[in-house]
Amino acid sequence: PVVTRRSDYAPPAWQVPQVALDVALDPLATRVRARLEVVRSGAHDEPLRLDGAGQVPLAVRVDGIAVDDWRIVGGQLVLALPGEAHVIETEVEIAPDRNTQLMGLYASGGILCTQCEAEGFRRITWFPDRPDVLSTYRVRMTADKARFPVLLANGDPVAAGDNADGTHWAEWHDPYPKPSYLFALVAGNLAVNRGTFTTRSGRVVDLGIWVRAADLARTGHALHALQLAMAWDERVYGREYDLDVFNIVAVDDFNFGAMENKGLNIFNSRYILADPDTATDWDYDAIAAVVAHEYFHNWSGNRITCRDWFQLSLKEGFTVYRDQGFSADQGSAAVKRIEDVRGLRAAQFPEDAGPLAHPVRPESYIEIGNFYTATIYNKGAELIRMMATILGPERFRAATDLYFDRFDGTAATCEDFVACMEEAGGVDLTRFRLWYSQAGTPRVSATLDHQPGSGRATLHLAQKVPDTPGQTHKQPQVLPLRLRLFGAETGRPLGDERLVILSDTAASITFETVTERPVVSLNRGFSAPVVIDSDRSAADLAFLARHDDDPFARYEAMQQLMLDTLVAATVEGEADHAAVIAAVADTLDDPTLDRAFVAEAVLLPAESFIGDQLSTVDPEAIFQAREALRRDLGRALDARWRAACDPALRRPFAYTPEDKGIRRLRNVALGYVAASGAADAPALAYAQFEAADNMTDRHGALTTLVGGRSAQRDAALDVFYHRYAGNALVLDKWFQTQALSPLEDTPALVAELAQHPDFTLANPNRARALIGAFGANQRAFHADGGDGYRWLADQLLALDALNPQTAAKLLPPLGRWRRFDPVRADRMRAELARIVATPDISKDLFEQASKSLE
Ligand code: HT7
Ligand code: ZN
Repeated sequence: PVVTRRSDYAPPAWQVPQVALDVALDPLATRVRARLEVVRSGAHDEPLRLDGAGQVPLAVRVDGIAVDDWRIVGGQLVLALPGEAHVIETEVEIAPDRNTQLMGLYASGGILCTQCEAEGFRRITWFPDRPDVLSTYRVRMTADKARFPVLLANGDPVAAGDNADGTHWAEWHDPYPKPSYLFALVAGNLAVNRGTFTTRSGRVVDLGIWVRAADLARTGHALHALQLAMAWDERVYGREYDLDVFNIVAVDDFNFGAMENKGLNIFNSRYILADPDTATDWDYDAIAAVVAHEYFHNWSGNRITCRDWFQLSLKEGFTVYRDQGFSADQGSAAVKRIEDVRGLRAAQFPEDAGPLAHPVRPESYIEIGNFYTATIYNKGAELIRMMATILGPERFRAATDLYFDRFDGTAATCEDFVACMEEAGGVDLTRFRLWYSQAGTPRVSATLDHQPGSGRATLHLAQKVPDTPGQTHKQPQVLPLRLRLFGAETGRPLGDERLVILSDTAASITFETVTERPVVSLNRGFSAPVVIDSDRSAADLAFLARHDDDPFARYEAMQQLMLDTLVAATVEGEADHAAVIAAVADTLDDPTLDRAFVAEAVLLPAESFIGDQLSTVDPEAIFQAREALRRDLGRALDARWRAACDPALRRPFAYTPEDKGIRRLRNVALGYVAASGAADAPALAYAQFEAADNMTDRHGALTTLVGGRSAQRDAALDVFYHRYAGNALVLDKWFQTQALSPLEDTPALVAELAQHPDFTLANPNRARALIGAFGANQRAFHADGGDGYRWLADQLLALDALNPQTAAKLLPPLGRWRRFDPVRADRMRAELARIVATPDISKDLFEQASKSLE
C-alpha cells in the first residue's frame, strides 16, 4: 500500500478557482458533468492530475475540444496542458444505489446524499481532491420530481424549474471558495422544520432541518441547538454566519456523526432526532454538541481549512474545544469537564498507549480515514485548552481573532495556529509544539515534602513521555498544571491556586506560609492531559474528595481513591472498602452538590480504565473486584440509593440541567440497589421501566435489568423491542445494551443477535451498536480466553467487504494484545494475522490490522 508522508507535501501545481457541476441524479446511473476552470500555479511544466475512484471518464474535453491523450496513473487522470489556464470538462456515470462504502454519492433510505471528507469527492467526479485546492461551486441537479422532490446543495439556491418529462431541476451557488471535501448535495422526499436566526449584523438566515416526514416532530431540539450555537459563536468568538441559508439533512446510514459541508450539513440521524420517548438525556446532549460542532466548523474548518490532512487537528481539535465550551455553557461546566475527561481516558489514553498511537499531527498514513481518531479530535482539543490556559481568556480570544482574520479564505496549518497564539498571546510556544509531534500520554510523578515548623512545603514534579511505535527517547513537554494546597486540619486552602508550567524533566515548587500539614490538589480542571502518579494517601484523597474547591479535582480525588482500592483488590483478591464507602456517603449527603455531579462522582471507574493501571489485564479479576465494591456500596448505602431512585421523586419530563441530574443519579442509584443483590431490585427496576415517561429512565432501568438475571429482564427486553419496532435508533439501543451486559453468556448472546432479522452490517449505527459495544465490553470480549476474538475478526472481514471505513474503526480492541496474558495475546494476534492475510481486504482494515501486529 502507498504511504502518504507529511514531509512530501508540495503545493498544488494547478488551482481550480471555479467548478460547475451538472448532475443528472438516478440511483442506478447518475451522470456527472464537471466543468473545471484550471489555472497553472507557479512556473512549472507539470501536467494536471485529477483524482478519481470507482469511475472511468466517459468523455474529457479541454477548452471545448474532446481529447483522448489522457492517461490514468496511480488512480489519477493525467492531462498535459499547454497554457496557463484551461477549461476541463469531464463526464462520468456512477451508481449511488450500489455504493455501500457510504463515501461519495450514495443512497440512504431513498435519499441520495454525499459524503466527501476526506477523499469522497473523487468518487463523484475527477478532481484534484485535496484540501488546499479551493474553488467556488455552481451545481445544477436534475432528478425525478416524484421520488426526489427536494434538491439541496451548498450555498444559496439560485433557480429551479420543472421539465416536461417528470423531472425537475435546481441550481445552487456557493460564493465561498472551498475544498472538494466540503461539497454536498442531497435529493429526496424530505420534510423541513424551518427557523430563522438573525446575525448581529442583521442578516436573516433561513434555517432548515430536513428529515423524512415521519421524523419531523423530533427535530425541534436540533433546531433550537443550532440557534443557540449561532448566538454562542458570535458572543464567545465573534464569529458570524455568512450565507442566507443553513440547511441540515439527517440520514440513517452514515459513517460518522455528521459532516460540516458549507451551508448544507449532513447528519447521522442519531445526532438530530430526539423526543423524550425515544432519546436519552445523553442523546439530547450529544445532539446539541454535534449540531454546535458542525456549525462551528463554518469558521474553524470551512472559512479556514486544512492545508493537508496531516493538519486535520487544526480544524477538529479546535472545533472540539469550541463545542466543549458551548456545552459547558449550557449546564454544569464541571460535569461537562468530567464527562470529557472520562471520554479521553476511555478512548484516547488507550490509543496513545497502544500500537495505533500517533501524534496529534501525524507523520504518515496509508488511509486518512483511519486518522479521524480520539487523538486528533480529543487530545487535539486538550492542546488548544492548554494554550488557552497558558494565555488566559483575553489573550486567547485575541489570538483566535488574529487566526481567523489572518487565515480567512485559506488552507492553513497547525503551525499557523500556534504562531497566532504566540504572537497575540506574547508567549514563546517553541517547546509546546512537541505536543503536536510526540505521541504518548506524559506521566507526571508528584511528591509533596512538608518541613513542619518551617512554614514551607516543596512539591517535587518529574515527567516522562513514554515510548510509542516509531518514537523513543522523547523530550519533556510543556505541562500547565493548576495546583493548590489545602490544610489537612482545617480543610482550608493554604494560599491561592497556582499555575505551574512544567517544561523540564523535573522541577521543585516551593510553597510558603504553609501553617499546617498540606494536601496537594493537582492538575485541577485536568489542566494538562497527563497521568499523575502521586504519593497521596487514601486519607488525603478522601480529604480532597470532601474539601477541594475545584469540582473536577474533587471528583478526581474520589476516582483515584476508588481506583487505588480496585487495583489493590484486583491484584490481591480483596481490599478494604471502608474509605470509598465513607467518601461516597459524604458525597451523596452533601446538599450543596448538584445531582449530576454527585452521579458522576459516585460512579466507579470503568473496567477498562482499571485494566489500564495494571501491567497485565485480568478482565475477570477486574470485573469481580469492581462488582464486590459495587455490592458493598449498594448494601452499605442502601437507604440512600433507594431515596435517590424513589418513584416519588419522579416528575414529568423536562430537559433542564436540574432534572437531568436527578435522572442521572436515579439510574446510578438503581444500579447500586441491583448490585447489592436486593431481592426486590428487579421489581424496582421494572416498575421504573414501566412507569417512565422518558427514555433516560426507561433505558436506565433496562440497563440495570440486562445486567442481571430475572424474569423482568426478559420481559423488559421484549416490551422494549416491540414498543420500538421500526425505530432504528431505539433498536440500536436494544442491541447495544445487550452487547454491553456483564453477564457470562453475553458472548453467546451477541453471536445470536448477529443473526437477528434486525441486525445488518449495511447500517453503520447497527454494526457499531453490536460489534462496537461487544469490543468495548472488557469482560465479555476477553471471556473464555478469547472466543470473542474470532467472532470479531469474522464480523470485521464481512463488514470490510461493504464498508471498509466502519470496519477499520471497530478493529482497535483486537490490537490491545500486549496488555493481556500470553494465551489471550496469542489468540488476538492470530486473528490480526488472519485479517492481514485475507486477500483483497481494504487498505483501511489492512493499515489498522498490520500496525496492530507490530
Ligand atoms: N469533519 C467530519 C468528518 C467526517 C468523516 C470522516 C471520515 C469519514 C466520514 C466522515 N463523515 C464526517 C465530521 C466532524 O468532525 O465534524
Ligand atoms: Zn469536526
